[in-house]
Amino acid sequence: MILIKLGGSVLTDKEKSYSFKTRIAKRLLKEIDESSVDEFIIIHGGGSFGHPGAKKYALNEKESKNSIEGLSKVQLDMRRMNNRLLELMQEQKMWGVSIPGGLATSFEDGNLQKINQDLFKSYLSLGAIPVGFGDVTIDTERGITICSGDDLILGLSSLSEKAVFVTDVDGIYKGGELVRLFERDMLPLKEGDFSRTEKTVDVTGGMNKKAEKIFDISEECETHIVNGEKVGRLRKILDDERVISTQVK
Ligand code: IP8
Repeated sequence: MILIKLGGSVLTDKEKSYSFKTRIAKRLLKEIDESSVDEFIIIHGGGSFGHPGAKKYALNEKESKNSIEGLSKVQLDMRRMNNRLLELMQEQKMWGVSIPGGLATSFEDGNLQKINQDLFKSYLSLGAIPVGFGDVTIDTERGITICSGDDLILGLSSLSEKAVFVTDVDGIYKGGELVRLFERDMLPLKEGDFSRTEKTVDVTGGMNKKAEKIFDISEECETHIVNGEKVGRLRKILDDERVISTQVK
């Protein structure tokens, strides 16, 4: 099984609220469909649907305001985004089923405690394509927290041969250079190592926290970061072809 994370930066314009990039999303789905991979799970992030609301209501903060208004609104925003993707999948006869991240996981103090892997496995064995997504959810310590798409990938990584993070940059940059093989001792990343879009509103901890999580994932399965805005790269990485990207090890 392969895990494909369609990042919020590639599915939406992070600087414009609720801006779904339909054309890119359609092409990425086509590349997945045309690849030789036959068992996969799609996970998507929040982009300009989930992050602005999560920030506004401080849903990812330790001392979160436990805003029920925020909980309700951001849940709806994420389900709207998920519906957009599922509609495009149906147009291409890719039979996706929606798995809200918050309903498949439990969290304590902002950290993933458990994930219901069986739910994903059951849909896979039916032949459906599980489509999980970042969400706002219950936290036993904080009341409310954010479940990121990366948490879902981490929780499912032990079931997977490969995880592919699809983003809007070629991979990880250090000092302006693309890193082809990214190793843990290269952390921390600095300001100049980030792309412009990665720096825009992202409540789930910025690049270093994200990178740590990706290293944990890479201990379970082969892990790559690839640019989804460049035609054909996702398809190639799924088919184990050489392509401009970063492998995390
Ligand atoms: O973009 C965040 O998921 P991510 C989900 O994968 C929300 O970090 C609700 C902001």
